Amino acid sequence: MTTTPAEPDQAALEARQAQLQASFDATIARHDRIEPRDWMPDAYRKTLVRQIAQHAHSEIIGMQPEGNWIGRAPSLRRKAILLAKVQDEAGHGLYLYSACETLGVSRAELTELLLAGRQKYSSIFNYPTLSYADVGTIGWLVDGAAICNQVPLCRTSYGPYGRAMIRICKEESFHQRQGFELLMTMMRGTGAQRAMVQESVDRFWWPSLMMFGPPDAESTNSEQSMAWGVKRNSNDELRQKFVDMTVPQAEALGVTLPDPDLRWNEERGHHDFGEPDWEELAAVIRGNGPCNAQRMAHRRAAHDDGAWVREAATAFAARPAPAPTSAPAEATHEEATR
Ligand code: BYC
Repeated sequence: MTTTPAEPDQAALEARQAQLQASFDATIARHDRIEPRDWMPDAYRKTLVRQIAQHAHSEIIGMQPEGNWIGRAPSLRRKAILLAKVQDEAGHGLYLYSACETLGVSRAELTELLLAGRQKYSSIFNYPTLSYADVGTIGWLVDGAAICNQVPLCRTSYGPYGRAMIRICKEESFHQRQGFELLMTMMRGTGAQRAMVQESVDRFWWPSLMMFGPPDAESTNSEQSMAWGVKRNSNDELRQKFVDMTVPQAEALGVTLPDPDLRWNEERGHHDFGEPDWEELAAVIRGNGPCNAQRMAHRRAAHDDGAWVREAATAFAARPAPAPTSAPAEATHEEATR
């Protein structure tokens, strides 16, 4: 029997592919990191781009609700704190876009996908900030939920994502404390300030629980993401951890969490809590939350306004190399101080 020349090549390719897959599987099984230079299955790369991009977009869109209060901060100290926090969120977005770029997709492409509505960002940023107490509540609850979700992501299987998360988590931890401190200050203030805090917590509690995503039974990506070590915990596990962590903090603050079913379950060693409104989460993710249109319009306008900066930076990068000059080399420190 004669063999066609293509057959041995095909067999060699398949053997090589199986070898690469086995090496990838072994790295994941050892809980080691996959690095940009390593071979990875296309679906793994696609999942990472989806999650990291969504995370990056969340940080950037997440600047809007709090940024809304920078010009109306009640004191210079509060304004300085809020400015620093919102700038940190921009930084988080940039670390994450950089992590995503190691997967072969540019920040410009990711931005286009967000603006075209083809990539998502966290549901939580589609709720309005109606009072200054919301700045504290976002720090306490939203950054608190982000910490629960993101600390395990420091051990995610993809190296650049995990390393970005380490720095982000340190900063989120400071954000959570500043939110708690702001709310504690207001709770020690007047009756009107205490009422403002309670009203804010009433609005943000359920949307904060929704940040962890749909229940495990309806989470389409969790099983595969956990098998690859991209996610280390399920949505429901992290939601439970957040509730258990937050209940004593609410007691210390003196606020009531708006859930009549919230109670300690001795047998489980966890708090029982009510069911979030999953229809509401689905509607917000589909684009029908209270502020989706406003957030996207603002992001689009900021992108358009920044066009001249991108053009100038591109022109600067493409400029011809400067001609060598005949000027003498710069004096050394010793020569200059002789
Ligand atoms: N909002 O299969 P599932 C911050 C989507 S910002 C919108 O469970 P997965 C901060 C999900 O994408 C930090 N969409 O998905 C910034 C999926 O749709 P696709 C934000 C959501 O990926 C400024 C579908 O629903 N944190 O801290 O396994 C100021 C089914 O879900 C949401 C991150 O981005 C949602 N809440 O798990 C203050 C963390 N939930 O993509 C603070 C990183 C679900 O298939 N991301 N969806 O079309 C993650 O950990 C995971 O992606 C999630 C979802 C837990 C969010």
